[in-house]
Amino acid sequence: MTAQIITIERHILEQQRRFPAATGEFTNLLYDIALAAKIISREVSKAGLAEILGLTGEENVQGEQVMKLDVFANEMFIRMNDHTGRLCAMASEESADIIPIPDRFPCGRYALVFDPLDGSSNVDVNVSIGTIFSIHRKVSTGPRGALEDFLQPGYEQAAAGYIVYGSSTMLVYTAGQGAHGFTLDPSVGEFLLSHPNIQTPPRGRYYSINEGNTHYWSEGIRRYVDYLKTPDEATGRPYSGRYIGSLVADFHRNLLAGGIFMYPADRQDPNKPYGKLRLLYEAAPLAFIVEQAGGRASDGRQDIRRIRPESLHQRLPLFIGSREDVNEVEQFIREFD
Ligand code: AFP
Repeated sequence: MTAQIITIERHILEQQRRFPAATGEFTNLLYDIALAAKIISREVSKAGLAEILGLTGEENVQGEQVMKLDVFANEMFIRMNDHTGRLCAMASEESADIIPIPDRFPCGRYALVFDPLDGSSNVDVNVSIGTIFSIHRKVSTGPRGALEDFLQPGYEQAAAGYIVYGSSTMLVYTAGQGAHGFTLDPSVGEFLLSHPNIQTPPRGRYYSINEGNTHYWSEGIRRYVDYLKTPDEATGRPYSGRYIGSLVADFHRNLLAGGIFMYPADRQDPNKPYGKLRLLYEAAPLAFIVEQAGGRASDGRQDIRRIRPESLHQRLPLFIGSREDVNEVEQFIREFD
């Protein structure tokens, strides 16, 4: 009973104090995201009741329209952030173009990127899902935000984080001073610091990949996954396989327990020759977190955070997790692909 109880608000504020020039704008933006997360978490926890209270996307017993959870989460992020004067624009995985701040509201210094509910196909089967976010500084010179504010490489991110709606709801964020995890206490509605300064093991024991796609993998990936399954005491092989199919949950598990998540390029499918996951909404924010935790993220050839996006919804292969594991998969790709 001696551990300090630190709310996310206090933690963010204490981080802000290290920068005497900080205006508090950025701090407040993180508060807003934490509040949106609490509201989305509340709705996610009721998802199993949808059939009783009215199927999502249909009418409930009161004849009211019940919004689908991913639509709800998307709208919650927009409504929470469009009027605060902290943002110049937003970009959501759910929208084809950037979301401008309405003219009646002031324009701020930051650009917010989010994937409101990743893995949402898992909602119906009660499996963990997540939200991912990333914050950039406004770099465009016009009076409002522009595409340019979003097409910045990952190393320019001011902050990034995710929320995992699992057996409990957790928010993990970094503003470049370590990756910190908070667990939501639903009874008081507060995110409490539960995982300060997360460090991921340098080498993991787990690998996460959709093995149903084996047939489509390149030679390098096939050989690497085979290598992970081959017993070797020195490197702790064989690794155990864990794949949920919900990126935030798979990533979070490996971050804490050590391991590698992979979504390689799918060579056989002309619609996703560069992999399935998206640079801005998924790969870059998680890359910032994993690096702060001592891990790595790569597209198989270079660090994710060095890649300058060419478009909002650009997709790419992703290898992310424990440092030595990501180094190893890169070696296989270099040698065999
Ligand atoms: P959904 O949002 O359609 O469930 O997709 C989830 C996701 O983008 C990501 O969270 C998973 O890691 C990945 O797709 C799973 O993809 P596969 O089903 O192809 O393995």
